[in-house]
Amino acid sequence: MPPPTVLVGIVGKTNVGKTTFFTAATLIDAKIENRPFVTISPNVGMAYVRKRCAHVELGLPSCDPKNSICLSGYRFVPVKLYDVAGLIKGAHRGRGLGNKFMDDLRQADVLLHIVDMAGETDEEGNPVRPGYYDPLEEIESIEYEIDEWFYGTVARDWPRFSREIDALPWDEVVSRIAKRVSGLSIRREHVVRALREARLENTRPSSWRGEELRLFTKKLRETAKPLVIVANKMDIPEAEDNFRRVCSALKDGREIVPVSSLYELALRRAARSGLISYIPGDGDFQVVDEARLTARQRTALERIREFMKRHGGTGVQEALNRAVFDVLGMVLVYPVENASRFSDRHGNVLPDAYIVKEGTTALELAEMIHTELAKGFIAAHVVNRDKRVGADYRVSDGDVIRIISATARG
Ligand SMILES: Nc1nc2c(ncn2[C@@H]2O[C@H](COP(=O)(O)OP(=O)(O)O)[C@@H](O)[C@H]2O)c(=O)[nH]1
Ligand SMILES: [Mg+2]
Repeated sequence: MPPPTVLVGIVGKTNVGKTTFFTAATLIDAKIENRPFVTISPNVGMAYVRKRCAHVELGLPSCDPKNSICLSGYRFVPVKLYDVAGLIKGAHRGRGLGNKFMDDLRQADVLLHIVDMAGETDEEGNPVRPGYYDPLEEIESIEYEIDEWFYGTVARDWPRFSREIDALPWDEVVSRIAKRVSGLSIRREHVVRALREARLENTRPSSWRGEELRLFTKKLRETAKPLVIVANKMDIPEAEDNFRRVCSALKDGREIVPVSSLYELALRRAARSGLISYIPGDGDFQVVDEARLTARQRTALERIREFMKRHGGTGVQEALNRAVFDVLGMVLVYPVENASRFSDRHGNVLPDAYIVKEGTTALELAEMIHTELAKGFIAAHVVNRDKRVGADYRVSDGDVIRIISATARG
């Protein structure tokens, strides 16, 4: 089975730009395998992470992507994006769309927390003048809601549960906790890490004090639902000061990306209507035909270009890339069947790019390509480095890999 699609959840208050971000990120003028893309439902769609395509690294003129897209030498690989219901204070107690929100959140691998960096929405999401509301408070309060919900779900009925597992061997304790939280897309490895970070390894769960249980669930949330802060509306002048202030207040290495979703949406729409050429994630764009622009469009595009010069782009692509590659620690690998042509059996060059966890082994990759391939696993050929490796080889980013198998088809 191919690797599961990464699920990215967009969270935040009302009116901060969640839907604008979602619409921009899912608007792409290309097709995968003849499927036009595609909003799965009003709030679920396909967005893409972007990396330099392996065909460029290999010095090939082009490639034939199947599960992804190649634009101007950049490979765009789909991830699922959720526009989660707006979150308000008290959501973890079921206020507003709280329950719907928490339900969407359950499935996500990583969260983009959209924050109105201009501070033009108050804590309930009502519009106010720019600079009025403190985005730092917004960051804290939304995280608090998510953490509280997590705590409420994980810690429910803890005294009884912990007594049940207390006498089991530690390994079994971990498994039972993992099983208990599996409905939140939390895996065993998350539990192991959270227990280590909370310094609760090899302790008896029923002896945990209240604050230890809280620390564990907090670490678990950070591990299983990590957040990237999207500092949105950076095109509004008031946002600059706020951004600097927030960055220096968040000294604990948290990911924060300056973004203008509004500008990204404008660029993607202009590209779709043929006014400009723009590759999502680029630091600039080209006007196709100056004569076709109205004066207003020209001014707007100039303003966008200024912004992109200052920030290196609009930030939308950067936020997605950071969430998937940096925060989740994923890499791109390209399985091939024919090593001399870098292709599948039909001659398609670099047809698939898989998003996999860094450290995935060659054998695990074989399983993702085809179970049969894994059964007869002999070795793997890292084609781009012309290296033969064994089953426990850990893939690294950009690997082009052929599995050599006794049960290889064809
Ligand atoms: N200036 C500016 N406005 C934005 C940006 N993103 C969203 N908006 C505006 O903020 C308002 C709320 O946006 P929306 O996407 O509906 O927010 P949601 O409620 O979080 O989904 C709309 O008027 C958007 O045009 C941005 O990056 N810059
Ligand atoms: Mg919305």
